[in-house]
Amino acid sequence: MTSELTDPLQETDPQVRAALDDERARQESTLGMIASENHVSEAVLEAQGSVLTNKYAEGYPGSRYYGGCEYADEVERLAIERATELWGAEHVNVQPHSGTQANMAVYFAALDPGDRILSLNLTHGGHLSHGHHVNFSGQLYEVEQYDVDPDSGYIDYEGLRRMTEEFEPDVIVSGFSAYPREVDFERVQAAADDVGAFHLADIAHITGLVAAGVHASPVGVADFVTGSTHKTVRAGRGGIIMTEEEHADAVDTAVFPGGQGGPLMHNVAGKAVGFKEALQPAFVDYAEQVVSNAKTLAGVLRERGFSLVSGGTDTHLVLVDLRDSHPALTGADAEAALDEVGVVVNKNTVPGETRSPFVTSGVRIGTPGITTRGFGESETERLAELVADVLDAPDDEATIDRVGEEVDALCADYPVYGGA
Ligand code: DSN
Repeated sequence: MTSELTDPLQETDPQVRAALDDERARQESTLGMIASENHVSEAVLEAQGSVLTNKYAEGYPGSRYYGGCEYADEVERLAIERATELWGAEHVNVQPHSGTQANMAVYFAALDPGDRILSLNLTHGGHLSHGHHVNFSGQLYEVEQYDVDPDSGYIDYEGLRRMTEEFEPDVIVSGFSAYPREVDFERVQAAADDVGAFHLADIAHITGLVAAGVHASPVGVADFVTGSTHKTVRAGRGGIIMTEEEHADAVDTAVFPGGQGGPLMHNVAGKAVGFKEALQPAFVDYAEQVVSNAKTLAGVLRERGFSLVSGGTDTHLVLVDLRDSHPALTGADAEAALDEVGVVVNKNTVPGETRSPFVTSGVRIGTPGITTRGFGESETERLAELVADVLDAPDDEATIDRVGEEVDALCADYPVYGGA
């Protein structure tokens, strides 16, 4: 064995060690409120940083193209069993490298190039992999998009149904990356049934809320359910597909060999560990708190005069539309001002957006990360007031300094891992 194999990172590559230490310190010393992010447990980190990163395991448990897969099999079987229990699906594939790869596999399983996808407009809360022209999904397939109702901010289910009848899609995609309200999967399914289309429910953002029963589940309703595993469900990084037995072979073949090579087995291990955590009763309390904190955040922002898309939230995120209350403040400005005080969010397009995606008129703010840190309603209420203070006076140094100090104190009182 060469010494390079066992020497600590600090000795072999101090530059990367320093960047990792700095990132850990950044996560400890700021409040991560990007709605798609969370903090996984040290146990999940340990599994992801394990020797399974060395292993190739093309194929599925019990049927691999390489030798030495007995422990890879064990880990993947555990991930599948736990996911099956968590979401109640008939068939689960835990190999997609990401939520987008999961969507790709479903398209490959259900569609031919040139087939039709009906999905929510990206600027109304959809996702690139739902048919945007810069993504493979918009290049391989014919795409039409439905909108949220411009007045209510809720999905326009009637419009969706009308478009379904006119466009006759092969698949309707429900599930979004910036939609704050509960999705009525049954209604989307009814539209799909009208024209014999498949229904793909992409629950990337709400996997944890669905697992905990605080958001309606599309499992058993939609033909295909995809998700990310590192967002609200707080497991190892990657994607997941759930489907009925009749689509199991098509989905598995579409993942491997259709769209991917060797699964990232260290990430599959992280998924298995996180799914076990999510099966514990405490996870339901966590998911309920995520939603309750998001509602608290929404309530304070509303009282402070901000417009929220749909007026509030049923989930883990709020989408602030700055155009009414702060017309001169762009989403990019808001993101930068909040970054200065240690609150990390992302600028986001809003329905009817006229600015570029690099500028935007909105900010998306999520509560999964702060809830993992232990924030309840009172801490979230205080934080929401601080966010409003900054957005009201983004150029006022005294405000920035004061809020920055309060955010520092909140971070110290609610560490992520501690000891950074
Ligand atoms: N990047 C994720 C999000 O922020 O919603 C989705 O891919």
